[in-house]
Amino acid sequence: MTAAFDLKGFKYERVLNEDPVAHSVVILGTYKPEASEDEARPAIVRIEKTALPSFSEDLISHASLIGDTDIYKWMFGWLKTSEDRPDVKINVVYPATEVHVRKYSKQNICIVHETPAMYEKVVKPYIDAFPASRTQWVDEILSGRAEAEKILFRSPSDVDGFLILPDMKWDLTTIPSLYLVALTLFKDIRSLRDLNRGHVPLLQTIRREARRVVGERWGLHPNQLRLFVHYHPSYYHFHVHIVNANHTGLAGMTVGQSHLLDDIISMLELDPETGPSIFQRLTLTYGLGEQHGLFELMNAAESG
Ligand code: M7G
Repeated sequence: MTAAFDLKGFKYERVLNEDPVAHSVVILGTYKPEASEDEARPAIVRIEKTALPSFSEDLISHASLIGDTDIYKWMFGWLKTSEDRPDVKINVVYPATEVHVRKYSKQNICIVHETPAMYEKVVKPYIDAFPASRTQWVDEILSGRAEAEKILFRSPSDVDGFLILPDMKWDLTTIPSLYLVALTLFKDIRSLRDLNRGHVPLLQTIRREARRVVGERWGLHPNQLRLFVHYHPSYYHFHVHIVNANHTGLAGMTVGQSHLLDDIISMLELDPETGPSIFQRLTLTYGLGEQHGLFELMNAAESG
């Protein structure tokens, strides 16, 4: 546990979501740092079982039989504890805002069709109204105040530059679940909708450097990587997800939300030299959770 968050100061309130497939649970509670005069504030703790390591003889400490028929047996097993084999990965958001609570809550999804007109009328003002504090973490990373020692690549240009670092979803160890993120150094591309043909060189460079970094460092071939962009993202500061191609079934990888970087580049390359880009002309269809800030607005716009 980091010095900044000691789980002993966390008070359980309720479960926001649980996923038996991902072996994860998300809990809402309050947290008050020890010896602090401050009020307890909302905190979200997400606990996820780490991936099993490759089998080794000392992996299982003991097992107990549950059932047994003919040539079939099933049993419980207990892993040996080991300092370099943590049991769970814990992500904390503290202090958590109402937007975080909604994002992490279990919710029904509805499909919406976002036309360019709906983007202009509903979505753009929604994005414009986002407080800068939502992407404070991006500024911290770009300025080198946070995660500086984790940066894997920083492109030399401040004009159309980007950096690549491990995503906080990754445990930094398990290659089958490798997850990095490329963050652009500038703020003017907020989402897929802002991309145009002029961004092709930037997107190609991100693709090339992501493949190179992962190849040199972890020995993965370019065809073992899935690079994609979310629409809608949680954070409207352009970034690309760089994930092991075999790491499937992630919550953020559903059809509609994830757009392959290769497809994005290919579509932009087909765009004419002038005029609105393909992403300004498309109707984008995606699933929206009923807790999402756009949910009511988009439903009203679709039925209006
Ligand atoms: P997104 O598509 O905006 O939202 O991606 P998502 O969280 O719904 O996928 C933002 C990406 O940035 C996610 O993959 C996050 O896990 C990652 N991320 C978010 N934060 C706050 C941090 C952070 O502080 N550090 C790092 N390294 N990654 C982060």
